[in-house]
Amino acid sequence: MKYNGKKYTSLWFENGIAKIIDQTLLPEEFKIIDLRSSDDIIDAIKSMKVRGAPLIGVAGAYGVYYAFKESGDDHQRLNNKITALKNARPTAVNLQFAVDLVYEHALNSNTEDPSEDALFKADELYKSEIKACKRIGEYGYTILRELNNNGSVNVLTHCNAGWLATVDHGTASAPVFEAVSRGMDIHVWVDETRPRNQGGKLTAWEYYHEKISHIVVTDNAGGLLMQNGDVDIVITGADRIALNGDTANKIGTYLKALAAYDNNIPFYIAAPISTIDFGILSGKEIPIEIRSEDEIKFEKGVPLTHTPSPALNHGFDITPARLITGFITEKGIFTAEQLKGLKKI
Ligand code: RUB
Repeated sequence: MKYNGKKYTSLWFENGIAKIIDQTLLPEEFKIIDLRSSDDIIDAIKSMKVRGAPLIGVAGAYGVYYAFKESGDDHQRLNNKITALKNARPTAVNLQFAVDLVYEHALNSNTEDPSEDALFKADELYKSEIKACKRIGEYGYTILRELNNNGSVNVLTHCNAGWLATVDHGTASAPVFEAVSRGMDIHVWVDETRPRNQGGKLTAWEYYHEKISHIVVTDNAGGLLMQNGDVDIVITGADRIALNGDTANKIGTYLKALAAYDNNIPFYIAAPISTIDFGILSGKEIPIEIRSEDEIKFEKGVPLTHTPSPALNHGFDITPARLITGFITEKGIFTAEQLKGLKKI
């Protein structure tokens, strides 16, 4: 997508180096940084310089390339690096999926330099995630088109599931970008998304630069907006989807789904198949990341709470499948019951 008229992806690999837009500096500063080792990748994922489920998967994939390069014939060293990459963040299954995919591909290759096979597979994943998000946009557009009774559609979204969170196009934002590019009148309510404000900072930044009509609202405003008839559809991304359709996404998503259910508003999850965890049956098995309490207490060192009081910072919550109207994927739109029939890629 575009920033100041120039096309970017949120991560790319150039001249042997992974490059990212540092998401901790946006929207104040647009800075591209180099990640030159598996440790750099792990640090960027942990500190959320790269974030969003599909993007941390692709970052992890390039981390496997570095891990092979750094380990030579030392298998123990390689194993330790692979484990550290997979554990950099616990909730989004895309990271484990991508690291395993690239690692197994490189291990099973019989070429002299497995790091080159890892790089090949990481590049392949990079391209396939872009294509998947484009398809999610096209499928999601058909839903928005159906809702388009009075000329415009009001979407509510939570967190950042735009092109910054993927490699390009986004997941929850892809249908919005697609519909607007086809001339539809779309307005988006952007949840601020405390404590790191990925909505207010990142989604708003993306929509501003793509000229999408949007308004940032507090995390608690969604229920009122829905009661007032100002929301036609809720679309969010996902960090992990269990086989029964229970879905982990940014903390606060569950409350939006409850409010949507109470107000008869369709609630969709947009995600690539790589976000489905085919190994777990329900949301009870999804690990929820607990992040530092300082993210709640401080913003750039400025206190936001009575700081001697403890804070508890759950990164994600689980929305039960019964509250989810459907899943917009690159393979089509599915109900929770249909997910079991899909195949792992
Ligand atoms: C990101 C987040 C996004 C999901 C889904 O959390 O919850 O909503 O990753 O979006 P964080 P997408 O900012 O903590 O990584 O599927 O586009 O990643």
